Amino acid sequence: MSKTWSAALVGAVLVAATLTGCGGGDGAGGTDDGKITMGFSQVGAESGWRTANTTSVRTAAQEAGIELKFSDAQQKQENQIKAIRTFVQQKVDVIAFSPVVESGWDTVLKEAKNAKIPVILTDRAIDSPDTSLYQTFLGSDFVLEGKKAGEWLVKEYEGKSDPVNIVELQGTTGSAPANDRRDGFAEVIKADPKFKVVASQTGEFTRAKGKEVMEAFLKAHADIDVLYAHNDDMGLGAIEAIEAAGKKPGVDIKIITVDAVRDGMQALADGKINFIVECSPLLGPQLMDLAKKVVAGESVPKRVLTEETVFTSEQAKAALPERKY
Ligand code: GZL
Repeated sequence: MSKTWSAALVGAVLVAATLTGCGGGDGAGGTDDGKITMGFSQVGAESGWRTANTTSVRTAAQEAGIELKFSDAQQKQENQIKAIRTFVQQKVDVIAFSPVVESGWDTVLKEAKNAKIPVILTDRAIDSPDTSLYQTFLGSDFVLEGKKAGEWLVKEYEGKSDPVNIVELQGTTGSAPANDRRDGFAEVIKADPKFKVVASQTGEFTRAKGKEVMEAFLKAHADIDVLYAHNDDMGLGAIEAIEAAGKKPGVDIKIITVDAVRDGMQALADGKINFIVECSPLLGPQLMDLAKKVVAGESVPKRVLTEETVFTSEQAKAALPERKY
């Protein structure tokens, strides 16, 4: 885009923003000192990842001088919808939220749009075809995370022909990470018929449910070779079930998880988990930068990806001392 054209465009966007009060409602942002006010609806406190994500958001808001109105939805969509409605009534400058599930957001996001309050999706995405309902989506590529998990498994069993029986602990039913991590993994392993997912069920991203479902898997299947858990917490719960059944996690049953939170990385270093795909919860600073730009009426990319990697046991041992979460 030429320099002249882009400057004109930015100018136009800024003017439009001022005229239409894109800073939410009367543009007062819910506080009279001109500070940006953000309404943030968090999924809940279901996992170590979520706790780290909440800490990142709260700390970054403080450091950015952004007034944060924080709501914990306890993993219930109706609570997030209520929180977003409250933020609209409070005339916040910007709304950010991590949608607990992909569907069912159009009505409430249209209310925010009509109130001229910009919305930022953080961590998880929605499946609405109307992308005008939000300014940007900041978060991981969950399909790629599932593919990375599958690629490690393919390499681990290269040259072997015996059947590989896999059980899968899925994340919250209907959530973007659960759907996409399932699809990315399935996409990679379908290339080799020796890989068979013999059971797949939600463990709701929690340790307790992960343990409970793994207990059921172990009762129903005597020959499980691999567990693919969509997050560390369910994997850690499953380890308890595997050990209680007299089997060695990481040896009798190989385990792949996603997140790379401290407890997961410790289990990886101890050889109880074999491979972890990182999903960074440290979205706070990027979120606050995006919020400032959006409230100022600046254009932002529709999609902002987070940087993340993968860890083997040796890499976990090296990374643990510096781990922030
Ligand atoms: C992923 C995030 C998921 C984590 C889980 O970005 O939405 O939710 O992988 C968390 O640990 O509960």
